[in-house]
Amino acid sequence: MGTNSRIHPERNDVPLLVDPMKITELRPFILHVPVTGSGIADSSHQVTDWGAVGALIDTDAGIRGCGYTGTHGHLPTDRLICDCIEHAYAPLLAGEDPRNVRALWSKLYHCPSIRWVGRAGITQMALAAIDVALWDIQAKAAGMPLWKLLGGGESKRLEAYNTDGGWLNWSLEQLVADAQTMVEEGFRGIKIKVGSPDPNDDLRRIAAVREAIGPGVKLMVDGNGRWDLPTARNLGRKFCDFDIVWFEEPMWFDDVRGHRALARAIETPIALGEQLYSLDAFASFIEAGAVQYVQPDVTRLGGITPWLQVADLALAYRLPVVAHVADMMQIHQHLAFAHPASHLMEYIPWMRECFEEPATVRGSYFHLPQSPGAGTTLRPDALERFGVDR
Ligand code: 0YR
Ligand code: MG
Repeated sequence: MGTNSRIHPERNDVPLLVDPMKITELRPFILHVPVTGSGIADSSHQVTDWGAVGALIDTDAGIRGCGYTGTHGHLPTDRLICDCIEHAYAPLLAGEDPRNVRALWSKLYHCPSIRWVGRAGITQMALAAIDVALWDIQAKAAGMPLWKLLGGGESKRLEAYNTDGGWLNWSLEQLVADAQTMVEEGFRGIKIKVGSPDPNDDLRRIAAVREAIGPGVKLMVDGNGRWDLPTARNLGRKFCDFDIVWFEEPMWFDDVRGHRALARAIETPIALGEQLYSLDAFASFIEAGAVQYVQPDVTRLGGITPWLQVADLALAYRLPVVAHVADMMQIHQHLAFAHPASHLMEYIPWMRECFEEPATVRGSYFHLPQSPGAGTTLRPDALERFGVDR
């Protein structure tokens, strides 16, 4: 045991090999940050402000962690997430060592009275915020950016594709102009929304964008869960004409059988995952052959801890992992830089002004973050500028 003879305070048979660290305080917060233009729409959602509902966790070592989940800036439900963080989870963290992050994830997730009302939705999004803050502390305590703590390397290239120009409420002219601008800026991949009331409008929009960007740029389409199987099948069969890389969320988010049937009926690969809350849900889709591009999101899945499990599962099936970025790229860039199944990631820049080191794309590739932590450290004025009363 070397020179270290100190003993864990609660277990007299466990020696302390590392200096202890304790959580001393947890403070929830809500940020609402304006999105592009006067608001964006996909086939299922309209958003004017992106919400980040999270927690600042302080320790007796003077390290502060920050984590958050992503919302549509809907204050009543943001407040519920906040309450869950503050009143359900925070008491379970008091005095704990934040670096025991996987053990703490299990403690919080498996707390029977929370699990009874949870496993998805608000409790899972609140858990995500806490888990991310704990990983942030872990990486700051190690003095490393999270990607490095996770064992990533400096030479990895992480490509960006841009979603923030393909909204369903953009006119055809705006859509085409934005697609051209994004390509001029250096992006080699863009995604546009589909799910218009008349699917023929979607085909016209896809054709116009493909024409504008030329054959060399990746083009993805995202239905945000709008269609039924017959509609998705009819439309999906035509995507081959436009060299569509993937068809994202064509149908109801939880419909494994529908997506399996679609995957067998069309050539364009299926992407999904941004609405799934659990490792088990991903396992069901993957095992069924109902997904080809796996899109886990820390902010819905319950944090970094389960995200890594999903990414490992996808790797075992040799499926690419393309993180959905409701964290606005800050956390996911670290995970994508570190994980061997991940080479491409979504770009949505709405919250860049909130962070000390905002995720940055140069040409078509993400810049490797340098600061210790999970990329979540807020600028000193972020709460003042974007904070909302809880
Ligand atoms: C509204 N990305 C998405 C908008 C986006 C949504 O939530 O941000 O379209 O999350 O589907 O792939
Ligand atoms: Mg999507």
